Amino acid sequence: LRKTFCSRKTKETDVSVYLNLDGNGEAECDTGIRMLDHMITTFSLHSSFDIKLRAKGDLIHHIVEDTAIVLGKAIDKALDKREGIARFGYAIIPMDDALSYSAVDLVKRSYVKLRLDIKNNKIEDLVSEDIEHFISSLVLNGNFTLHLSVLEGENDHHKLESCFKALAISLRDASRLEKRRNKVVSTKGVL
Ligand SMILES: [Mn+2]
Repeated sequence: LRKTFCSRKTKETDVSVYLNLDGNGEAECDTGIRMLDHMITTFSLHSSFDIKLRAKGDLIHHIVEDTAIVLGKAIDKALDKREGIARFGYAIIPMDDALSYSAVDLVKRSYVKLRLDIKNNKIEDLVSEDIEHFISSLVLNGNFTLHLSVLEGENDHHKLESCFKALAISLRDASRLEKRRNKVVSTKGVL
């Protein structure tokens, strides 16, 4: 597929996502939460995924969670059978004082290990506990394995932004099509 549209409407939220894995990093993102828009736009730019995302809802926590669910489902759907992809990707990305690493395996098993090391309760208008929830929901619905850690840093905004950049680069690399491969990269023959 590589390109997909996913939407989800509940009594709490209304979210729609257009995703193109082979894009140019163009983003149009409106969740009403500025720090989340900033992170998704950064993610789009550095992954080169085109993302058009719209979310509205009653409570901030619901919007953050449901945005992650729909974006995760869009990634899973766009990857389709996951044939011919590189499968693994990793990155260590600095942003001023902050340094983060991300390692991704696009095996169809969701596992997430996070060490974000956020000190404050909020980063701009995003509640810190919702950030971990966002990334966990993204991985669970995207159905992949992620290890994401902040290694260094003082400033929470920088820490989170370096995490999203590292996640973007590792997902870009893991999802890219490998010309030499036309089937699933697993000794089991299935992911
Ligand atoms: Mn920033």
